[in-house]
Amino acid sequence: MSQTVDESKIGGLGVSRKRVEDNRFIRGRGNYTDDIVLPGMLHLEILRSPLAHARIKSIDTSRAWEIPGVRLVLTGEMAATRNLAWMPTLSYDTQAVLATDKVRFQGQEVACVVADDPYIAKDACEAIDVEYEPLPVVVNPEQAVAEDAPLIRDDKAGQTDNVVYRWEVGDPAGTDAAFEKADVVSKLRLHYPRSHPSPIECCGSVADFDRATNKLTVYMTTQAPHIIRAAVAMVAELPEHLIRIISPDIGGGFGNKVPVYPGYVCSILCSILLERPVKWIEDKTGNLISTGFARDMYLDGELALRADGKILGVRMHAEADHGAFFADAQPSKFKIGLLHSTFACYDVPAAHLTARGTYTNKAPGGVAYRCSFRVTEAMFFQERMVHQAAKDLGLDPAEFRRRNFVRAEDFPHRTPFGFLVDSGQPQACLDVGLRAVGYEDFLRQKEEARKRGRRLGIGISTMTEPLGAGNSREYDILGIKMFDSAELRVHMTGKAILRVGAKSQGQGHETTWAQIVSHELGIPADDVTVEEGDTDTAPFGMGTYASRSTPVAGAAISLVSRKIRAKARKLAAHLLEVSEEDLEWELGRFSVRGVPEHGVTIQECAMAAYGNMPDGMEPGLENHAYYDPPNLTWPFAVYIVTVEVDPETGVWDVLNTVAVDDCGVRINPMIVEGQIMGGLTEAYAMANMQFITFDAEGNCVGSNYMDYLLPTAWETPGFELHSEVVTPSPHHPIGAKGVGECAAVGGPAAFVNAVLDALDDTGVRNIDMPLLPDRVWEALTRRHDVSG
Ligand code: PCD
Repeated sequence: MSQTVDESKIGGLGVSRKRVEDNRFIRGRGNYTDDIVLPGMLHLEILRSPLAHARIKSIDTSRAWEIPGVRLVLTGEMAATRNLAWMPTLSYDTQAVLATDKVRFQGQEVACVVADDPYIAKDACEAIDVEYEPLPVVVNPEQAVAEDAPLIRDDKAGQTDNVVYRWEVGDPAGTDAAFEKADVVSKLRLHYPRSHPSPIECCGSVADFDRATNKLTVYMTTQAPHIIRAAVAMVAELPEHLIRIISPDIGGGFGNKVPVYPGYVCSILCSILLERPVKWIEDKTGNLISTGFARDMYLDGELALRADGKILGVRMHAEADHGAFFADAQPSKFKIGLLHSTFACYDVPAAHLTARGTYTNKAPGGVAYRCSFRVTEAMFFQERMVHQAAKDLGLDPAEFRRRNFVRAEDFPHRTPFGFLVDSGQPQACLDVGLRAVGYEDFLRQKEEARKRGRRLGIGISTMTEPLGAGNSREYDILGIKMFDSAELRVHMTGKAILRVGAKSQGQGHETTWAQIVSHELGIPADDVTVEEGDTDTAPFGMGTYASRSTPVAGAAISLVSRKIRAKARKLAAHLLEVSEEDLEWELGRFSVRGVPEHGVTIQECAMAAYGNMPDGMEPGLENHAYYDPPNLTWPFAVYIVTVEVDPETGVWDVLNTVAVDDCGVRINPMIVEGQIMGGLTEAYAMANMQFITFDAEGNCVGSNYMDYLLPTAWETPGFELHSEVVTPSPHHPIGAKGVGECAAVGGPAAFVNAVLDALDDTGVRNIDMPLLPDRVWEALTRRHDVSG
């Protein structure tokens, strides 16, 4: 007679438990940074530069000071007296907090005003008179490296050009040899345009410095509160134990809320100067023109191919436009992030990547928008190349992939760039996808339709992505190793509180983390409170981005639960008067081996930890775990899209989208599906409509929602999701892999490949995203590539 707890009834692993955080979100009871109201709180607004590149001749703040209700007008010069006119970035660069010498992009922070309310502060900003002397403007890497290019970062000693870095990885000689043996070389030049993560909630902070206790508390929209605490301690030279960073609810992060922004620093400095709480809430245009942009990369690629379809080698060069400051987060060893994770699911014998980053007069770029450090660019490049290579060889793109995939039995697989891919079943996933979309049938329809002047197309994208940085040998940000943590306290009555170093921005951690505890201990998920985002209470963690929370923090939750179980076992042995070795664990309960009815529940053990522990045992049932993963996790995904292109207008409609995601064990299948649908929606938006760019003067075109389009339910196509293939991560304690980013990473190439497939008799090899109707129409009627 077993009394095992039924995991599916207590909200354990694999249960589509309803999101507990939604109770407050859908009732309007969320607690976002702008909801924080403190006694005596003042409001901060930022004056931004209208010009992209100009010397500041003078700043006159006298008119602003005269406005009633203004408490402080802060310029870069004043911040400099506190050594805070500049701050370090997460990539070993510096960034202006408030400009002193020059402005280097449109929208850059020039001054700020603190006033009794935000409207007074905004009016006062307009009363600041700045005299600018315009300078020549650089808006792309080509201009940045031109002979006569103006030097953007003349503030940096030793910087004589606009190059941020040069970087390379792989085997140049082996790659050259592979190209010599090639029957066919397939080339493509692509631009992955700038895009903006554009979370619904903009950035903001409420800084509260208390002179009496010397304590600084900052409520803010950060995805990585502990990193901010360390940064504030170092930059503002404040004692770390007297700094408390609290990330309350966050209305979407998507990578936008990883960097440290000048607004945060200004609110902190102003609160210290005024000894009053100071709130800064960014407006939408401020968010769209000044905070971390993503992508903006030019990619030149070549594949060396054998006539039978085997890939022999890959060569690629990337030009990355970083804007005026190299301010996004990168693991410090990898200058262009994990761009070299490309071609990890294919058996490619030789590869070589060169990269150059440049400064331009644009807002800082390169942030990881739903992307583990440039893997989005890597997978887009890979899947566009693979599609085109198949076409160049006259092979079916699905068949071409089959011939080059790493076989399931050959994992772990070492890529030519040095990654070790832990596991995967590429072909099995592709087979599911092809069956679901009715591949052969669609190819016939496409041919039939073509005869009648209709243009159908099908695009495949298959990829594996490294998720869960890091392991501490290889991954650090600013020297801080990329591990994560969890702390679990089981109370006397068997209820528990779990605190984690990650920080949800909408992903549903409060729901899923409790499920891991449930799975490990048999405590119902509803009995576990999950708390994140307060550095005074949560254990140190690197934060939530790069889909690292499940791979790293999730593993820490498993491990801390197992530590608790180990102590509970000692308590059970004491209660049952047997030795530990004589106990068997079934979910939620220890019993005596061979006498299953003689047992104690985890809740009874918890009670004993406070009321009936054996002699000499430390009371209580709590512990923590720091987890340093041995490797990244490698989910595999297949996205297949079918489209119809209208040859008269260039408008294309999605007919069908099939997604097959193998992210290992799913903690909460419903949440995973939500993540995939969200990612596909963003992928569709990037491929179809999103356009934010800069004119020759460096004006940001598209800095509002009239121009930069967010897809709504109306224009977003439906998605068919598949979860048949499950390859548990061999090194993760519960076999889970990250998934949050996959669809946004792999999706765009599927849409673009589909549209190009519909044009595959025209000789057109590439149209750069977004595939706006005019671009598609131009490619179709003029029969040439269209670059963006
Ligand atoms: N999961 C499960 N299972 C598995 C996996 C996973 O269940 N296998 C779930 C979890 O738990 C969670 C989610 O799902 O809840 C996710 O997860 P992951 O993958 O781990 O991730 P995370 O870390 O948590 O997160 C992050 C991501 C990112 S990165 C991004 S962008 C985005 C995504 O996430 N964001 C966001 N998603 C999202 N959602 C929302 N709602 N919101 C947001 O904001 Mo970056 O790097 O930052 O760029």
